[in-house]
Amino acid sequence: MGGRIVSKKRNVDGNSKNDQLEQFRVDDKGKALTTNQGLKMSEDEFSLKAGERGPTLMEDFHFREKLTHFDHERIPERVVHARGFAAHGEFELYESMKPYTRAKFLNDTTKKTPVFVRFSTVVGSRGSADTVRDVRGFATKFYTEEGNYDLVANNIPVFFIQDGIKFPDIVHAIKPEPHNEMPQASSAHDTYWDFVANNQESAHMTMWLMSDRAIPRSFRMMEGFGVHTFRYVNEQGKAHFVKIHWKPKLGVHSLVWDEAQIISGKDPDFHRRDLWENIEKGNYPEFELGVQIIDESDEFKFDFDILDATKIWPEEDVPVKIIGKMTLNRNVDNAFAEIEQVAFHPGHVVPGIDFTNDPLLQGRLFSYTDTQLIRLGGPNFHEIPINRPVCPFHNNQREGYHRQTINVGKVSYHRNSLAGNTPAPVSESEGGFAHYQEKVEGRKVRARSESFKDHFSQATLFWNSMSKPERHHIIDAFSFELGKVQSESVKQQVVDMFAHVNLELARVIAKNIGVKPPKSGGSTITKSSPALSQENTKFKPDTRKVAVIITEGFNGADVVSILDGLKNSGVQPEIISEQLGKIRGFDGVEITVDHTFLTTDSVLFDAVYVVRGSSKSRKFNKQAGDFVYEAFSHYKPIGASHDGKGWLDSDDIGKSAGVILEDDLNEFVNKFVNAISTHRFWNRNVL
Ligand code: HDD
Repeated sequence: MGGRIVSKKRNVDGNSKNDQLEQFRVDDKGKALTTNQGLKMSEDEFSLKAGERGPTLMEDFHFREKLTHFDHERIPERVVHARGFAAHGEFELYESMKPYTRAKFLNDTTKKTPVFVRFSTVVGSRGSADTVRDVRGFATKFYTEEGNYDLVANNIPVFFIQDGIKFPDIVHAIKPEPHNEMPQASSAHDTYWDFVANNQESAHMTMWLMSDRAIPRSFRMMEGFGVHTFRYVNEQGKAHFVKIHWKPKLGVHSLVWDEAQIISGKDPDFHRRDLWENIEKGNYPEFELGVQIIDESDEFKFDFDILDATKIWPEEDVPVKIIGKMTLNRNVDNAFAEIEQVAFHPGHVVPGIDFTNDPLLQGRLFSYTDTQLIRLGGPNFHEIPINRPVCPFHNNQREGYHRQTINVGKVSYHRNSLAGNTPAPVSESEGGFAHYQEKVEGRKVRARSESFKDHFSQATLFWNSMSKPERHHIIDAFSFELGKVQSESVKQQVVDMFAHVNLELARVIAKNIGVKPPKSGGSTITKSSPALSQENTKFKPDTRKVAVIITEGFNGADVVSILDGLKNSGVQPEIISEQLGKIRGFDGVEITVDHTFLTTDSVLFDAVYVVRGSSKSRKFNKQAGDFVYEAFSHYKPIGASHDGKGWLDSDDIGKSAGVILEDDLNEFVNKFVNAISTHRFWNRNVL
């Protein structure tokens, strides 16, 4: 393979997946231009013509190859989760899970397992925006020594439906409406809400979708949930039910809806940029792996069916045991080759991990291979570099589109004598996968278990667990989405349905959207689960972005000391001024400007530090004032120097919670960093 080897950091480094990928990397820089057949070309800008002003000739093989390849560059986007971004990393185990599973990567605490993680939105097409209201996909491929294990998870722990056969229905309902292909990447339209009202199993998931979980601040600040109940099986063949969680070290944090919508225009790549930039800077995202474990004998001890994917196991009832950590530490080399071509499948398991009869999971086990066949163009997608396991693979599967392996020898069947009856299955003790021998019996029926029919209790549990601001956000989200629905009947049906979750919630929404307030409904569920509220997550200043608004003539010594103080606390300040280049303080200190008001926006930052300076420009003062007010109205921390206070005088901003004025320099950094760690100040007087 000619001309491979790119930047040093990507070379062979002992990470077995990275080492494997190295043989496929090609660096075209500094090389002669050739056709795909390796023929060097002397000209690449002019097609071959009959005369300088004449028609292009059929004979021009270079033109034909270049254009044909271009014409075929696109592959079908994923039918769901089309827009996504990914990174490489590694998983390390804190504690052996041997008592529960024989999976080797969960047994040996000395080994690191390479991983590739793709985050995504569900509904929007590949070119849609990152910060839409939607579920986020969180799919992890573990390249283990026993084969690839895929944990194809979401950032919401429950699902819209209970049976895989309804997946095309929910997806058709939530995707843009077919007659006019609107709206893009949004559930705020008639067909989604018509689906909800007429498929009430979606109540619990819809509560999550209307909550702040659906507008994450960053992929680095989301939980991941395997959703289904899986099985861990140990060496003795004993099984336990498990639910799997990813917990972000930075805590779970969100945007506010107005901000999310503006970001969709100002920077549609907001989440992928955040992931990319932080990995480039060495701020490696970390997620801890947690498991909830239920003994098989306890299967029926809950007031819900543990096979129902619309139910959580409240963490207060079944604690999450933290067993390891994943660190994402390397960006991709090529988005198409890696992110677009990666193929996940919940059925990619290793010995010690098995399925349950959750009918949603059973449906998924069919769908994922099927979709790769059309998306990646044939049955050999496992040979694409990003999809190859790092362990050897041997079987009698042959041929098909794009086959790359050259299987030698004449035997491709089992059983045989000509190749000593190999490749041969091996026993469980030699690492062979054997399905868990669950006893099943029953009649063939198209039916749903009675135990799956309570659709509202956990939706109420979720509502009960929310803080006051979180409840406000949920009410606003319902009112926004239903406010976009055209059908009065659908609006009324939805409000009547959510009266079974919480009567007050439904009444407020009814008022906001102009339909009849429901008279009956309500719930007897009083239980709450504090773990569900984002108010009980971790709050840290790490990697939060602060906009520093500043012009010529500032106090250089003070500003440098404050910026150093912020950086030492893990905060990332960026400088915004009238123009790019350098600006000078009155004491001669120079600072490089990162952005102007043209190239950035208030919504792209977590906090603002207003330094000001001596500029008298009305335009600058107006732009800076708007910038600060926007941050204020999105409840963000604001810090201000003596000069900067001028922008805070109006609207009593200066007296509000989370606005820190620079009285004492040392105190200021501490107080401002504390405010940044708080993230948002909900008790502000914002119109
Ligand atoms: Fe799915 C993609 C997660 C239910 C059928 N799904 C896909 C991806 C994620 C999930 C993260 C993107 C993978 C990537 O980045 O390439 N899906 C889930 C979760 C579910 C779920 C957590 C419920 C617990 N999915 C689900 C059902 C079906 C599918 C019930 C069908 C019966 N999902 C697909 C698919 C996709 C997919 C059509 C589209 C692209 C792909 O598989 O590779 O097969």
